[in-house]
Amino acid sequence: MKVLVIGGDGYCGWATALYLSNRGYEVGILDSLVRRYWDMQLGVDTLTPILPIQERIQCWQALTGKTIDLFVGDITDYDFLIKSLRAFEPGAIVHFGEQRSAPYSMIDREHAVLTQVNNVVGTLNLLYAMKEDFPDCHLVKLGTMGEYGTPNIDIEEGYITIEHNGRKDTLPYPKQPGSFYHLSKVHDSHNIHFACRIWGLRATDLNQGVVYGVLTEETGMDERLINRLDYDGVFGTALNRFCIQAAIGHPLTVYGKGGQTRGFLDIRDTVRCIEIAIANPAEAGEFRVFNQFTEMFSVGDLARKVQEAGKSLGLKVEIHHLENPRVEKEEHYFNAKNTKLIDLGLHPHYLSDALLDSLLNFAIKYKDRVNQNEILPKVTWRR
Ligand code: NAD
Ligand code: USQ
Repeated sequence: MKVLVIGGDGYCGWATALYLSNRGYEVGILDSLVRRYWDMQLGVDTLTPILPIQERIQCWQALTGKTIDLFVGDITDYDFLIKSLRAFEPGAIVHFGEQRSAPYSMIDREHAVLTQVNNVVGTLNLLYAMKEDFPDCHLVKLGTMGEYGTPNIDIEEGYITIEHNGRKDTLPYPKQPGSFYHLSKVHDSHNIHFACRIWGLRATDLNQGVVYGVLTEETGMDERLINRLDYDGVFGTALNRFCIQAAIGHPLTVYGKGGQTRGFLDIRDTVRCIEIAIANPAEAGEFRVFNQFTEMFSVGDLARKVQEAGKSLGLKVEIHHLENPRVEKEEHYFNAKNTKLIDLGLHPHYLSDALLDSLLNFAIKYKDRVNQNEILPKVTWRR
């Protein structure tokens, strides 16, 4: 089957494109490379040195004999998008191609607008292109667990059955996201759901938790295939940041009390979940939602786990509680369901297996590339 990976030059997208290619899917990558540009504008860089996308793909082809088609352009440009889809003719589209940092979206008005225009217009263009020319194509869209926020009841997978004044219905689960970025995902979900209802498109929304780790079978085959690993205060995510902080002897930056609890998963499970979704497509007209994470941790728990793992490598790791730059609950109930992907065959990797091999050892190997000035958070929600 032909699978187009939108955002295939990014962290989740690159690992997924190679994983699918290795398993016999015909893969195309579509990416505007804008993420590399945003890094340059912010003056930040991935911990791991990544090659230009063309060289990454050439290396993959030379090593495996498998080709990957490349389309460089922006999905908010409808002409470019429709031409690329017609040239590639995908059976499934995996859509990672969005601005994905909550702090980036909270810098100021311009960054909030950029995030929502980029994400909502890109996805809307894709829905129209599918309706026009590829109505049977399966859209696998990356959403986020952050769409739900932190309600004081269990989080279901996309829908909740409610009884009200003696009547009963199954409705989209209420959303209370915590940033203009997370809100853009809610807006996408509504648009995709609507397009499935009115045009009969088929879509799976993967509400993914925070991804950690850098190693997958394919990206580990050769140094030139290495994946990006962000550690800065804008694009770096909690656990990846903590491991890199531990490697350079910087105290771990727990925001506030540290009771903020989220769903997490290994990048090796991200790529497998995408394959599972593609292999078990949604029905025509169906908007299916899977919660894509394997374990739940508070950020305080994570910091303590990194401290312990650091000890075994001789690292002395301190934990600091910084004033929280975000507006979020620091102690709360969090219990989210995640059985649908497991029922379809996901065998999770657990954090205890990944901390050293897929994180701390990489962090130590590349620690000389760390820019210490980019570790502390600079963006605040309150301004
Ligand atoms: P990333 O920034 O590493 O990659 C995103 C890629 O999309 C980049 O290469 C970028 O150039 C491209 N892109 C962005 N806007 C585009 C546009 N308009 N047209 C074409 N290409 C565009 O991000 P990531 O960490 O790989 O995240 C991928 C997706 O997964 C995002 O939608 C994100 O919201 C979601 N997600 C990520 C995580 C995580 O922990 N990284 C967790 C949950 C969900
Ligand atoms: N946090 C710290 N210290 C840090 C960094 C973060 O305590 O140094 C805390 C944050 O305050 C927050 C939690 O850790 O409570 C998660 O923050 P994060 O930056 O790791 O993740 P988040 O902003 O939620 O965004 C990331 C991805 C995003 C994805 C989301 C999944 O960047 O694309 O949608 O994870 S989820 O968190 O489930 O919504």
